[in-house]
Amino acid sequence: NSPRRRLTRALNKQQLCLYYQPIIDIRHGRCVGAEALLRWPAFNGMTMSPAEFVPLAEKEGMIAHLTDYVVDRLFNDLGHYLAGQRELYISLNLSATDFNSPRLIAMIADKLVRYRVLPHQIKIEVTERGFIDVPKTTPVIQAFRQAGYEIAIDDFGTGYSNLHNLHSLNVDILKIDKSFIDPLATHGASHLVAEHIIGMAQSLRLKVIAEGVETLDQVNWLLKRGVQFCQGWYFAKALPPQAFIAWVDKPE
Ligand code: G
Ligand code: G
Ligand code: MN
Ligand code: NA
Repeated sequence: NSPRRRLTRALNKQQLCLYYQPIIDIRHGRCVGAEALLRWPAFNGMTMSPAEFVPLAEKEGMIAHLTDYVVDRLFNDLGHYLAGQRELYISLNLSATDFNSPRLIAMIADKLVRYRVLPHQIKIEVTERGFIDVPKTTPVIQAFRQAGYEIAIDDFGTGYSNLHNLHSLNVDILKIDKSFIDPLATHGASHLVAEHIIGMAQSLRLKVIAEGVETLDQVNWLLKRGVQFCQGWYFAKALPPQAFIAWVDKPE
């Protein structure tokens, strides 16, 4: 009963779920999309975090299987809803090995046709945690962009990437890691890193999403520096599909 076999069984029994965390346009005060986050409701009410089982899947060579599952699940959950909500997008987390082949691009394109969802309604997050093999990854990233899916660098500021990588990867969106958002609107110089990242993103003409936003003071700080998009518990936690739909559709 190894972890590998437990994960395989959970995938086959379709026990893993996706939760959706709203992404807000703070200038206009509306929800523009959501990040899909895997959840494994495991044993006795406990939920196993993807921070644990995604690395396991990576180590065991199961990422392709897991990612296919996520794409299937996303369209089962929200495909029809997205077809009626052209201004709403879903952002998917991919692992480094997902960028080794263009296979996924065709799989997503197939779903889009089947559900009448538009390419701009899908975005792809590449984590900066761990190493991005830029020469190997760039062609597939560009193929995703050609297909109309914008690319976001996730957890920006925590990994090994540098300005040169950011430029060569030619991405569309930069997600500022929560650790740089936490100290905002407090005293001291700890806001300087966030200020720097925002300035850099603006000069590269990237969209910016602040992650882990928990207070109104942070929202106001970000608004003042020209950041348009936020994600965090101040607005909403990640929600199961029906709760996410209800949250988006709720009257003001
Ligand atoms: O919010 P949460 O604790 O669920 O996220 C933990 C980590 O798991 C995040 O770094 C997130 O990017 C990653 N993650 C969540 N869902 C997926 C997924 O579907 N695929 C991959 N590869 N990583 C995911
Ligand atoms: O690596 P990635 O950035 O994809 O992971 C996002 C993680 O951050 C998820 O685990 C998600 O549940 C968590 N998260 C999202 N918003 C907040 C927040 O406002 N506060 C805290 N503490 N965690 C958050
Ligand atoms: Mn992410
Ligand atoms: Na993220």
